[in-house]
Amino acid sequence: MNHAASQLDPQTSRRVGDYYCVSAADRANYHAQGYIRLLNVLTEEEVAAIEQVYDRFANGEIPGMGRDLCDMSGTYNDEFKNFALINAMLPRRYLPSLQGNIYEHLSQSIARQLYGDDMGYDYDQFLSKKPGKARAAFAMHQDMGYWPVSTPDTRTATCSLAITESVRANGCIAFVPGSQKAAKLVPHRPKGSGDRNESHTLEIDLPANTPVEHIEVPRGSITVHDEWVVHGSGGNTSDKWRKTYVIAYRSLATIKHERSIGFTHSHNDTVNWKTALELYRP
Ligand SMILES: O=C(O)CCC(=O)C(=O)O
Repeated sequence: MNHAASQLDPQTSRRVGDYYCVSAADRANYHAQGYIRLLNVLTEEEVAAIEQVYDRFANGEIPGMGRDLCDMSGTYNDEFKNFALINAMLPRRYLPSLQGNIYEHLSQSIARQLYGDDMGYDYDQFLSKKPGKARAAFAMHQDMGYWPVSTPDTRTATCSLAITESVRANGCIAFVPGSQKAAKLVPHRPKGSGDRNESHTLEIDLPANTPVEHIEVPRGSITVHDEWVVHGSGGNTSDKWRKTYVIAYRSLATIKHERSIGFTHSHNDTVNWKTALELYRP
């Protein structure tokens, strides 16, 4: 940690070099709501440089990804040209030159201020919604619904960098504020046929009248959310892409445990651990 920067404790969140100081108010908001929005974290030049690499994944140019390149709104059988919500899992594994980029530094500093210095990189992900694809929605879920339930320390800060602006029309992220407070899984089920070999996507039933906040951000801004907050995103009815770069941080002990049971967040992993689905299977 940049010691000088950590002493600043700003009134307003702001960037100092490759460190992003999260204000006390934003930290309190994060823990109250389960998410926060941090504006203009990366410069236009920094985002443009990342986008050049990002687009190689969004264009399907990176070979050998197997199920780590899939459509989160479709099935594993879909052809790449028909994808609506292109999900590239673990891009820094497939293109190591991504490692150490400015977003990795800034997002790690944010995660550590929210949860402590034992937070480390767990996984990354590129999510791209094609223009004019109403079906490019990410079904409502809790992230814990996707992960092994045998991790005693679940602390997670998932940072999402807006590579394009993210607004309602292109399917920005949406949260149920405060839904993380119970720290409890709600029932999840596989989307579609119910066979997770066909689709990785899970969904939940959201009771009618549940308050949902759509979080719009300009390019270069970040949202951060925790592992229990209920969230998802709508389809893209605009004429522009929505591109998002996700990096999630968990405690080093939790990451070690995940890896020891063979869980790497790759869709190519053989799933042999207990998940939310087993908890709720009749
Ligand atoms: O940004 C989105 O569309 C949803 C992403 C999401 O659910 C996540 O990163 O956990």
